[in-house]
Amino acid sequence: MKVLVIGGDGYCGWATALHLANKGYEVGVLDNLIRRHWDNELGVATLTPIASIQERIYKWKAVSGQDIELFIGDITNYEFLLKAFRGFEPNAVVHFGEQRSAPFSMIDREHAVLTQVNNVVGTLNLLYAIKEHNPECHLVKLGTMGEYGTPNIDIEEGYITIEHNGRKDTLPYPKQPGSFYHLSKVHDSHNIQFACRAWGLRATDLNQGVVYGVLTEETGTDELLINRLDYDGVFGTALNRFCIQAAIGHPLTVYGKGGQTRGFLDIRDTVRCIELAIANPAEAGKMRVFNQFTELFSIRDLALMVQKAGQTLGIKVEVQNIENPRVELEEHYFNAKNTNLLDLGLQPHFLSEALLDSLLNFAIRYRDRIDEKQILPKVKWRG
Ligand code: NAD
Ligand code: USQ
Repeated sequence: MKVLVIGGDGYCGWATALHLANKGYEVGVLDNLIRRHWDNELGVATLTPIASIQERIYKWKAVSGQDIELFIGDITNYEFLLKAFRGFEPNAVVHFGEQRSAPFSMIDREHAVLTQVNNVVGTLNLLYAIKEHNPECHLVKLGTMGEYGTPNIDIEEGYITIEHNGRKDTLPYPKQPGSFYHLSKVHDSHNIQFACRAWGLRATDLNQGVVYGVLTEETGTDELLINRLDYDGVFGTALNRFCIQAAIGHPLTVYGKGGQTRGFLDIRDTVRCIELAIANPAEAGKMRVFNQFTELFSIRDLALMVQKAGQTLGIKVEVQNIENPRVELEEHYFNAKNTNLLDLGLQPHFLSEALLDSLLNFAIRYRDRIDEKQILPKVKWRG
């Protein structure tokens, strides 16, 4: 079975491409390398020294004997996308290829427009490419838990059954995203759902929580296969950032009160969730939705866990509540379902001291590469 991994040079995409290859899938990687360019523009860099995509693929072949086909180009360019589709003939497409940072999308008008055009047009092109080329192809699309926002009721997996004035229906769950980036995912979900209804396509929308960790079975086999690990105020995400901050004695940056609660998962579960989604395709005409996270944590609790893990390694870690640059609730109800992937057989790697130790040690190994100036958040939601 052939799987095209769009965004296969990124954090989740690279780990997934290798995992699928290791599981016997024939893998193609498509990426326009724009993320490396955005890092350069912002003057930020991954903690880890990542090799070029060509070197990575070459090394994987040396380690595993497997070929990964590479397509360098932009999915907002329809001609390029169709050519890649015709060249590779995928049975499933995993779509990670978007601008994924909320702060990046809130820098200014230009970055908001760039984010939404890149994400919405890219996904729309992909829907057309699937329809034109092979309507049987299963689209596995990365969405986000942030599509739902933080409602004061339980969060279902994509749809909610509502009774209203004596009538009943199952409808898309209400969305209240918290940035122009998160909004782009809502727009994508609507477009995908419509394409499934109108053209009979099959799609899985994976509303993923915040991913943490860096090593997977495959990316850990050689230094040239190492994955990216972002820690800066734009692309770095909560737990990864905290471990890297701890490694250089920087106070952990809890925004506001820290009662913000989110879904989290280990990158080793990200790759497994994608594998499960591909192995169990969605029905034709349906956009099914899985909430892809394994545990819920408040930001405050995560910071305290990193502080404790630091203590056992002999590192003194300070937790600091800094002014929240975002507009979001800092104390709220949050209870989301996540049973669909568990029902398909996901066996989660829950957050453990061992993982925090290994992430902290990993950060310590590369701490000379950390630019302290990039840690504090500079982008403010209110401008
Ligand atoms: P990333 O920035 O590391 O990787 C994204 C990749 O997509 C990059 O290599 C980039 O060059 C490529 N790309 C972007 N636009 C493209 C285009 N128009 N054409 C071709 N390639 C393009 O991001 P990531 O952390 O790996 O996230 C991957 C996906 O998972 C995103 O859709 C993101 O929204 C989603 N997600 C990520 C997280 C997380 O914590 N990292 C959590 C939930 C959901
Ligand atoms: N936060 C802090 N301190 C930090 C960084 C973040 O308190 O140093 C807080 C934020 O204010 C927010 C929460 O932690 O309340 C999560 O922020 P984040 O930067 O870790 O994650 P987010 O901006 O939501 O985006 C990330 C990925 C995105 C993905 C999303 C999943 O970048 O691609 O869609 O996680 S979710 O959060 O479930 O929507």
